[in-house]
Amino acid sequence: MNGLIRKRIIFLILVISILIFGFLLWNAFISDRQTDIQKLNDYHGAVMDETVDVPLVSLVATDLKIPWDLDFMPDGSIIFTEREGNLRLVDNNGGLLDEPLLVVSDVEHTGEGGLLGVTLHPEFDTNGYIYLYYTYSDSGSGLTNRVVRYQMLDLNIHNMTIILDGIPGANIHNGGRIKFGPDGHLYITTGDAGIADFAQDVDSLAGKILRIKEDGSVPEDNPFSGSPVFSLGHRNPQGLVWDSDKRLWSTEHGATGNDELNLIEAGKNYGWPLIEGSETAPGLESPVIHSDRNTWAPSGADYFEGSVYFGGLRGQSLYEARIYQTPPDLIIHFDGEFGRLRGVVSGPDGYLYIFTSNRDGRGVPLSHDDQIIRVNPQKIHDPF
Ligand SMILES: [Ca+2]
Repeated sequence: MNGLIRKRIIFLILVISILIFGFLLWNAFISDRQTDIQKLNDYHGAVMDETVDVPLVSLVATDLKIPWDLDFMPDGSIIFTEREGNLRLVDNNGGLLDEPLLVVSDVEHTGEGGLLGVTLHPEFDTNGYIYLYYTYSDSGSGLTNRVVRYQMLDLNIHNMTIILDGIPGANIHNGGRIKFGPDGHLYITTGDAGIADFAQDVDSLAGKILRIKEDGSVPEDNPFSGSPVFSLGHRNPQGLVWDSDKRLWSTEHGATGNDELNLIEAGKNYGWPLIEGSETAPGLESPVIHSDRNTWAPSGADYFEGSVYFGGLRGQSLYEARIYQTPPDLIIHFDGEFGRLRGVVSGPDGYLYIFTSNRDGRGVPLSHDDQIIRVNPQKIHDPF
């Protein structure tokens, strides 16, 4: 009898051990790219704690749907767009709010279009102005893009004002990045809306970088009198950034490869569709660097310590162009690690914030995509 019980106990211990061992083994092998990142449960928004050893990457928000652009509120909260029409907030102490701050009801989320750029007015603190760029369906001209301004009071958003309307839209090439420049004016990237000749037509708002005043009127010193056009000959620019010398850079999607990083100057023509990549022609500007036969599919860009960083969609990388070198070096970070990257924003806390676009129909979303990820730039060049 004792012998039988002992055998049963040994058998039971054996079974339990096998189960535990199996579970541990299963856990070790089942790991996706999420598990390498320490979840940032206590995101306190734009406050760098020097006493903590901050990992290379930390999750800020997960389970998002196609975040397209983000900006920082004065208190360190992150305000961001989701392409289908949501304006959402990562609160500086409570994390991601479940409900959007605003659902832009007439957003037409079609192809590459939808709710795209967001930026706060430089004096948001006093006026509460938030600018958005989005695609909608105009009863006369079909898919169209426009820039609107809302006013935010506490977490309530109201008082919609149209700032610039009638930017040609399409299933593809809607541009969509908006940022205030060091001169206090609003810069806007627009795509060619699939019609390449628009980019060379100075009377069309398509295929351009535009520059307007905060209220939508045209600055007196714009290169084409009375026109918001600042530069022309663009195919589908989606990144805007000023370096420490206040020079304007823009990323742009090429047709087949030939993705570009351009140094933008007033009134200049960046060549699409007349020249691409390394081609040159009188009166046309060639890019500072281009991807040649590779594809970056570059989108949102920002500047940090001598480099222009930009997210790559098809390239699935964070690219770093060291613009003060001649020619600029291009360094590739996180190659394939997070999937498609829509952009990067240099936060007021000294970190870089990147965001994925794996649910846009062209990626392979994993659980918890899409994400906003905080990158510690002090560790980005470490060998690991
Ligand atoms: Ca070009």
